[in-house]
Amino acid sequence: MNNDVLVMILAGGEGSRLRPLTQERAKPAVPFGGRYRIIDFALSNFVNSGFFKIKVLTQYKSESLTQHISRGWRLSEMVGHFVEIVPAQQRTGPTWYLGSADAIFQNLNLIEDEDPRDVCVFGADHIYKMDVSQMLTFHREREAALTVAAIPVPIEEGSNFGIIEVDEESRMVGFEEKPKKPKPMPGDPTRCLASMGNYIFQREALVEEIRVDALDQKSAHDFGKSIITKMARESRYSVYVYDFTHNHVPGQSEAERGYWRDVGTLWSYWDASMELVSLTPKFDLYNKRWPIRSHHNHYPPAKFVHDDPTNARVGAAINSIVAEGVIVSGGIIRSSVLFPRVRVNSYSHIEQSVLFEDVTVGRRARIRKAIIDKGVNIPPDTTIGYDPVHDAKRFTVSDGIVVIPKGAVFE
Ligand code: ADQ
Repeated sequence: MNNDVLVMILAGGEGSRLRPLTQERAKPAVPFGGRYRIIDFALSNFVNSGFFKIKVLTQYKSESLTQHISRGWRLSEMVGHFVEIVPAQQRTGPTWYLGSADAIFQNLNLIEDEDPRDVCVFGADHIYKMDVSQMLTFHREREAALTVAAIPVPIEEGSNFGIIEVDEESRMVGFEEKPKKPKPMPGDPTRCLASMGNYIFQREALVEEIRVDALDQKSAHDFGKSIITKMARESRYSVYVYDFTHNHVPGQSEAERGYWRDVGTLWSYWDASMELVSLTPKFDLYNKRWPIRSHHNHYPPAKFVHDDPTNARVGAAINSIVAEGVIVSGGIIRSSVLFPRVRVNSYSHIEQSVLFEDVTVGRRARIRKAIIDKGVNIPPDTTIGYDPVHDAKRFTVSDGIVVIPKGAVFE
């Protein structure tokens, strides 16, 4: 157990590239994988790694996130364990958070109150498994002021990340936030080393740097652009890079090692969902030794029915994930993810799609490569995903994925 560590999860991101899914909810609250929210993956990593003092910093459209965490993530207060939501509350002045570093500055009192030895500042936006205690051991063995988790990414994606240069002893010797021309890894021109946006700080170093940053009027008050860039440059700090590909969680397959997915665009969200329903997904939701935890509803089991004695019309799901409370009545689902209480009616066909909670699909509807937000009612005979021009007139279409937003009305 890591009682002398405070975890601060940055969950205020807007997720603008996921719109319209983030129209009414923060990116960490976007549903993923049939019964989870994106933030559940980061939170499960901490709880499974034995970190039980967790603050979740929210800002943008946080109602749904707050509800999810307060219902699903109650740890035992009696022994000092908590997952607590910290809403943006203009504690230090009239402004909301100016950036991710300002989110910590405005809540420095929480660090003082908890009096930790180290502080984990992690993002809430990715799908991955990580035993954080292995990173903490690495950090403490080196007496690092800051340790940044890193993963190799294809060079063409490098400008989306903080790009790190590292020496043979794993010291950070260079850092550039979202460079136009990312520097490749030595000996490998096809890849560069990306920051995962997950940091462990010695408490004193964090507090000092956050305070200095808050006074700097030119600063973007952002971890990547400001804090990490500055600490990497200053020789008084020992800044280390933790190689995520060395991390291993119990029960994990070799194929899953190093799996880390940003689901920040509609296409990458859809693609990661399709990976889950593939025959042998890299990311294993079924590993009992590393459960992905979440809020549970008391819904009945999923049900598949049809009333055609000739079996010409069946109610079935193939290569799919189907959550509790779903009823598939005489429709066919292929390679799709169905969240709780989806209702699929006769003669409908759904493939390569993600249907959020409480979606209803009317008779004879045909749906392909779509993401359908919560509560949408698809009328009988609707066709989605077969005519890009028509789809684009009504809905968001991005890289061939059609997104039907909450409250969509069909004519
Ligand atoms: P980005 O993901 O672009 O890059 P950012 O938008 O700041 O950085 O998001 C980081 C985390 O902070 C996310 O979990 C987000 O939800 C949260 N966040 C953003 N603004 C916030 C605010 N005002 N209040 C609270 N939380 C907030 C970062 C690093 C890069 C790194 C990538 C990895 O800056 O160096 O490569 O993450 O994805």
